[in-house]
Amino acid sequence: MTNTLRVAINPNTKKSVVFPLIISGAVLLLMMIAGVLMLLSQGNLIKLDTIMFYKVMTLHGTGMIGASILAVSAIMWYFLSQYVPLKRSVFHLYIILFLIGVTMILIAIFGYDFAGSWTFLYPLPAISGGVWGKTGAALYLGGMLVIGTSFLIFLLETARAIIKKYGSFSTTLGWPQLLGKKEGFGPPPTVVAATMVCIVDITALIAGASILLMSLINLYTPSFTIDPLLAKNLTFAFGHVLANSTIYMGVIAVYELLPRYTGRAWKSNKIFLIAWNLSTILTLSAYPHHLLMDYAMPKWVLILGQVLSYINGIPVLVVTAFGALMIIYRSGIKWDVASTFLYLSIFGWVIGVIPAIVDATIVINEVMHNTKWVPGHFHMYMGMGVCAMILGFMYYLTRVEGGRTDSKFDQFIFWMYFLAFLGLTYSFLFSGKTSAPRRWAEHLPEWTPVDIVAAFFGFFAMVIFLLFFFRFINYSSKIGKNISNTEDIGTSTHG
Ligand code: HEM
Ligand SMILES: [Cu+2]
Repeated sequence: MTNTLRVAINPNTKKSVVFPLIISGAVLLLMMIAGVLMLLSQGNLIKLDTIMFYKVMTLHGTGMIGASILAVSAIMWYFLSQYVPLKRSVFHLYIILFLIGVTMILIAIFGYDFAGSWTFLYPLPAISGGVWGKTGAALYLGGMLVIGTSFLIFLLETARAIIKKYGSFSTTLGWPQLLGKKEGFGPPPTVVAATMVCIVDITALIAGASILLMSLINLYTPSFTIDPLLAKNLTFAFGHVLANSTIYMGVIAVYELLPRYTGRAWKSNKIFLIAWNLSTILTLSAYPHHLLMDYAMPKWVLILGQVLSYINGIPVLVVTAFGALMIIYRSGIKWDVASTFLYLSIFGWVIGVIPAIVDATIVINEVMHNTKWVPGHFHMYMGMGVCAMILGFMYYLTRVEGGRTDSKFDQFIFWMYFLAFLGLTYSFLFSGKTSAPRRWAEHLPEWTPVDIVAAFFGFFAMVIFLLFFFRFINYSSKIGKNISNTEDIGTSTHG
């Protein structure tokens, strides 16, 4: 049975994703603890002093987004290796540089008190009101730059390999099929998704690198200033796109694994290709929803931002949700914990998009944007969408490559994970509804009961994640070692 579930790639490639998955699992766990600490402090059950609260918030935001990117990029690497020859040495370089960046950020936060949030919005890094100095800000911005560069190297290798094999991105986005020049299906869904991710993330990283560099110069030469509105645009062209793209990497696990479980292929038909082409443009152009409160922005940009945000995630979401239903319908699939996680990640994605669309509406945004409604939506999308895909993939790896068998305990973990995240995210949305602002270290007495409920669910999520992580660690050392299966002798890897 597990033979049909296996992916035919070089065992060393299989092994190479284990370390980054362990790192991201450990970071997710630690950041969950940080999240619970913030909630306990907002709920007045413990007291983090204000500076500590913002340090923890900066750590949590940066760590969660960073850990998610690391894990989903490993997913993309793993499955893309079937279709194009990728250099393993580049993957290792990416991980090493990534970890150097992480170390710089940790030193910035804990050694030099940097607490300017993961969005490092100009000119905050330079004017901290005496909380942190230049060194702290420079280490943080520099650390982000190193992480960004590492991810850029990863993407450039991906892009190189795709273009070398298929000729161009227009081919891998299925333009020949869409323009009627070629019959049949487009390239494998994984290749289409990886192309989209390369396009949007390389663009985002260029925007990010330019604002990071300008902020660094401004730090040491205050006479060099940046138009704050331009700075904010660049920052969100970076932050929004990068965070958003995690789901487009994670979903590759769904495209690759549900067909293996059902014995049916997931093909890139025309509708699939149109959806991914649309999402490429929309993901890049929806970020102005972060600037709806900036009255200095040209009105037409904001209106465009609203409209494009509505449709931003929808094309790919619809083809994925519909595709998943089709592939499962009457397939006689034998569910295991991994496939259930992957299947329900689509549900997490769907329900996370709804409050996002509400928030991207200008009239609602004016009231809601700085409330906990916003963390409510992205914790749904990240926790039950992206992270569920990551957990699904990790469960898959330990089952099919690591010899784990599903136990009642794993099923328990699955249900409790979703329950905990539903509780946590609904508490956030409820806080938003009662006008509790986001990013406030101190909460008014009327907001604290919901903070305590959220802290309970957050703690619960953390314990469940810890149990899951133990299961992964226990079986992880076997991944890539079992080469008895001839399918395993991959043809698609160098280096
Ligand atoms: C046990 C699970 C978690 C808990 C308890 C938790 C808790 C929190 C809290 C309390 C905040 C600050 C809310 C405020 O503005 O007042 C926050 C912000 C944030 N969280 Fe989480 N979180 C969890 C999981 C996650 C996950 C899985 C991700 C992403 C993969 C994530 C990403 C973020 C980000 C990006 C922020 C924004 C930080 C900022 O405003 O600068 N969190 N979280
Ligand atoms: Cu956004």
